[in-house]
Amino acid sequence: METRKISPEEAASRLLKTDNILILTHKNPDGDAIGSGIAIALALRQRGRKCRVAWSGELASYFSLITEGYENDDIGEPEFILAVDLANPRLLPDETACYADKVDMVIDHHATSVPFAAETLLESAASCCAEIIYKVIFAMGCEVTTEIANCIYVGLATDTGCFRYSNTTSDNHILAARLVSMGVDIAKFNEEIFGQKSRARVEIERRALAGMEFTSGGKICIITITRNMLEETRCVESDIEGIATIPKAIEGVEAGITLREQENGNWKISLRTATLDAAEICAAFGGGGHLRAAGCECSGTPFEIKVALVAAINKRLGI
Ligand SMILES: [Mn+2]
Repeated sequence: METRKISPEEAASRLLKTDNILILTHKNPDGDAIGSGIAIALALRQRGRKCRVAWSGELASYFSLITEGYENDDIGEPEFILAVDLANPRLLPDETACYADKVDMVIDHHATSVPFAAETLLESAASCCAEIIYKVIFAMGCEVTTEIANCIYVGLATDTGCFRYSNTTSDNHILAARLVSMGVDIAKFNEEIFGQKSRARVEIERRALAGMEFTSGGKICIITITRNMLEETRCVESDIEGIATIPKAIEGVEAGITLREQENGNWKISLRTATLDAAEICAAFGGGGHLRAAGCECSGTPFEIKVALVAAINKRLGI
């Protein structure tokens, strides 16, 4: 579809011409999605606009850092629909999927973004949507309160893995410094976001580690998560976020594989690599992704799937 590319300044003046704004995020929303949504809502509210941020599903407990005390306005029928951190309308949760073809503006940072809104503010060099939202809030002339700074920080810190991922820029550190001066308690935020795990998470990790397998002289490490394990530990989606990083974090491991049993009996595969092209390996199994982090979905027994994946990886490792 045709979309008009806009700048943060154009987004700001457009947003200020609207009211009763519905703000959409992707399903299983992460810190960047919720942080971006609430930040822009709080800023628009300073200008007397009514906003509702729509999200669904159970959020990890650290989200209370920004959701506590936040209440949506009663906007009735939305007059304007803004999507944040949303690369594709197919990623909307069921509750808001009906708005997929009615989005007026999208603000996003995914390189894989498809055009679906009337206007698009896309900065694919940005490590998080929240840093683009910060520019829009600045352009709207709003005061960046501690509450807004907290939301921006959650987006920035989660999408950069607490400033550890390769997408982290010097601009990110400069923005973080500004946010600290605006009152963000980074020690508290970092501890709650990155230093704490839910009990359910620890229980699923205990089981996953107990079943951990190594092959290819320790270069491949595999963990398996069954439906049964999820039920036993009462894990919700947010409890298993990032679990695929565990096998790859072990010294000497070139490829970390995580198998997750799906409701339909298939297995979702997450591959993390040190030097190999993960996207290319997963593409051979009908999936795809990034250079060092990719995925695919396979049918068959876990044994058959592991044999096929290990053979494909061994070939590329020259084993
Ligand atoms: Mn994001």
